[in-house]
Amino acid sequence: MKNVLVIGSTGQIGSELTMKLRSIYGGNIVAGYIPGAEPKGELLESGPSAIVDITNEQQIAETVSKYNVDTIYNLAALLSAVAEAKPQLAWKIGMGGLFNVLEVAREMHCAVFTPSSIGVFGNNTPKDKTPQDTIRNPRTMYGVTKVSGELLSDYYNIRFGVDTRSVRFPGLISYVTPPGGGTTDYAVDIYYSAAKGEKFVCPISAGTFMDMMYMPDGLRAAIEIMEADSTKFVHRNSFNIASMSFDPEIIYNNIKKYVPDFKMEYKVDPLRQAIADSWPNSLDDTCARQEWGWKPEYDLDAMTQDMLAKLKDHSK
Ligand code: AKB
Repeated sequence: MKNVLVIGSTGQIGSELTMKLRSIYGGNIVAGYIPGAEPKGELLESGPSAIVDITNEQQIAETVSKYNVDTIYNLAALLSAVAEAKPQLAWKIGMGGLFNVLEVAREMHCAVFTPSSIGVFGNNTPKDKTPQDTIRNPRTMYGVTKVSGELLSDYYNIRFGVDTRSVRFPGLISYVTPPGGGTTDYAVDIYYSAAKGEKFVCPISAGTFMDMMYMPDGLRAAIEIMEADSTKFVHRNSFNIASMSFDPEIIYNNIKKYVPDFKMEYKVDPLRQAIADSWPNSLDDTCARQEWGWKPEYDLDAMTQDMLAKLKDHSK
């Protein structure tokens, strides 16, 4: 039995991860949220919820104490493009928030999962099959907070013995809760346009490859790494994980197999394009496979079939 606090439970990852954790561990999974982003429906009804603003250390500590929490999933963050528009807020949430979580975890003996991202890499990083241990020199605030977060999480593990673990998520694709303000969002939006029979206007140019992952694989990664036997870890914060890499033409042509009339045109967003150009084309996830048995289940075609079927069901 685990008692888990999910901070950011109504966001893109949190809304699905909280439900999945409840289905595995039972009802002791607390959905942490901020006012204005309250849990609704099944997320509200299937377990406890609490206001937990990551910038408020006392609120985190009180919730951990009240529910006897042993594991914190720290999912509060601004995604890459929004973080460029609001760098001060991105730092406050990404780093100030992480510091609060780690301090509570140190004092109250919790394990902590904090997602990192392909955004930790920058223009000088090897682009193809980017290794686990390589140059991390992002020039975005999102990337800066993610690299600093990896370092701080490792510091808390080495210095204080806090059980911190993390994966570098690629762009996550899901039909449940839309992402907001990421660079990889186009690969979600394209399915919504296809399902609605609308033309898709793509903000990322043809030939721009990025790693992507279907949400069920992403959720499994977040749970499996926290379940893994840490005596086998050489790394902790954070592991490269991968399942597929494509550019807009490849995903468009894959969707066209199932939606033959689907149309796409390009209107490149310079901010998102610059961020995408600084990120790897594909990651090498050998260390995650070797150290805790990571293995993706979905490739592009399997994801496309499932996304289109689920979006069709949802529109009924
Ligand atoms: C983003 O695009 O900002 C995120 C990410 C890859 O971390 N989806």
